[in-house]
Amino acid sequence: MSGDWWKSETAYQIWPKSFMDASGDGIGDLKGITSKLDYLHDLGIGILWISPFYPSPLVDEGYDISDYYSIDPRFGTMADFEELLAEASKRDIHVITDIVVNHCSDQHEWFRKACEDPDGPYGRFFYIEDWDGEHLPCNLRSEFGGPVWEPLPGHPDKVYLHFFDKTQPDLNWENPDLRAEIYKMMNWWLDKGVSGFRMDAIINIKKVLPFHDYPADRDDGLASVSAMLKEQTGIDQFFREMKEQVFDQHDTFTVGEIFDARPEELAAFIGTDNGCFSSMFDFSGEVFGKSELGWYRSKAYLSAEEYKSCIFGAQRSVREIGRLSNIIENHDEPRGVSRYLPQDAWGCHSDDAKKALAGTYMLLRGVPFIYQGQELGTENVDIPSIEKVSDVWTLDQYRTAQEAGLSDEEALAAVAPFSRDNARVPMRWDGSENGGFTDGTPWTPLRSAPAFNVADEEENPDSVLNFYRQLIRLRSNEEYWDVLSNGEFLAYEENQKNLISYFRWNGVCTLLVMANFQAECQNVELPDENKAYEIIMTNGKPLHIFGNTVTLLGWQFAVLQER
Ligand code: TEU
Repeated sequence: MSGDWWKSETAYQIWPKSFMDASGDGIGDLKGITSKLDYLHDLGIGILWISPFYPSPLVDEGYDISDYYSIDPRFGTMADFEELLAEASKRDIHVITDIVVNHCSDQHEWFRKACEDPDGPYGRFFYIEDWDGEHLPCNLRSEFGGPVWEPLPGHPDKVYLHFFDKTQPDLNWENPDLRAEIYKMMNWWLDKGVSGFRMDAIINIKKVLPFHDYPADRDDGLASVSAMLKEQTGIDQFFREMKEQVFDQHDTFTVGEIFDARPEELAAFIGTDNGCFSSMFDFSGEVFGKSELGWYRSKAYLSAEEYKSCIFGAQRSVREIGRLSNIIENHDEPRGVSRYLPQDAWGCHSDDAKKALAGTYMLLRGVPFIYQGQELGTENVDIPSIEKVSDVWTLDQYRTAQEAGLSDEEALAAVAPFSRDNARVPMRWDGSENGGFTDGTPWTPLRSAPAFNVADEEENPDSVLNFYRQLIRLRSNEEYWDVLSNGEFLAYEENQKNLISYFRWNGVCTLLVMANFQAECQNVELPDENKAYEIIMTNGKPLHIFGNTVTLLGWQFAVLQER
């Protein structure tokens, strides 16, 4: 059972620690989110994804869950969450929560019991292997550095598996008892009134067994988890079961955090008829230019041509199959305007350029997600020293860069464009020192430029924020919602440099989207000289059309309707 309600919605991601603090303790909370639902409603948001707020030691900022059924006191109470759900529902906002079930926290009672009795029922909830003190069961590298194996507390002759931090033991999905527990928990949240889930690291739940070594990809003798994922088969069986046990019982919207998917797997993942999830994120831009050696050898930003090849390729890869959730940033990624606008181009930080990027990705086929602060045009922050960084991933990548011979300064400069801190600083609601985020002392300095704040941008009709509002209104406009949510995607003039242009078409309406990803003007020939092209929207300046030629000004964005 999965209705169509979500197809024309725009989603918004909240990373609760930094969104809005109602209690005054400097940490964002659920009441803070509730207080901003009118803002989200005015923006036009229909789906709200809230990153984890469950009890957690916060080693990985909540993606290390110690109890799947409650709320971390730092974020509030279950009553606060129920109020949030009720208030969101009054505003037609569907709340989806983050399901983190590749692993839990080492503070979860399942893991504690597993440590007490590795051969007992909870031992079988994890991957626990015998260890001779020398040879690990395989040479995979955890995402946050070092081997994926760690000695089991209290059992020097055993190790347990963790794909992420060592405080995040992986759950053993081969065990039907574990799977039943997870489905029970997911159904519990759906019964409470959430409308679906964002499925964290879900591609990782299937391991290739028995564990074995892979060719090392760095001097540490270890191999990326991706090496295992390339060999992985059989995850579709878990997904089918999850669909039957959970999603078929409710009308949900779900989005998978899925990297490394193979084309032949897409139908099982997001197929319109029988796929497990409603959609999965398009990470093509996120992974582009990433080096196995680490962030220090990866591309910090994309050229317009590279960005175009990513999003067009992704659109085509799911064309006959299903839908993507389109993003330019999230809580793990740098700010989209700092990654997908060619940073060596003049004017790449202008509002025009930011709006061109927004329009380009928001009108693709699929469900657009906006990450908190993105709608203000917020850029990456300045990271003055590594001491100011708390993110486990950034710290590991910094060490990796140093080990490769970079000086401290070079290592910091190399990891800063990728650091998760860029997106995790508190939201600016106004121009005051603490941005209206808290009455207390913010848990981390705001660091983003004060100019990107809600109050000022609400006042300014030409702000990036108001342009996002226009885009969302266009997506829900009576005349265009069908073509924009269900219509085909077709690339236009794909080989024209620094032009990103495409059709959306549903047999009744044809829209032509075009964006000039450079500071200089460029001409674009319209597709059919016998047709009239009506300008539906631009990112500000009037559009010049002479005969069959459109002259796009630098960073100009436009949507035309073929008549
Ligand atoms: O991220 C998962 C993640 O980072 C991996 O999927 C990785 O990028 C991929 O395997 C590359 O091949 C999620 C959360 O978004 C993140 O915040 C958490 O730290 C992580 O899971 C662990 O829960």
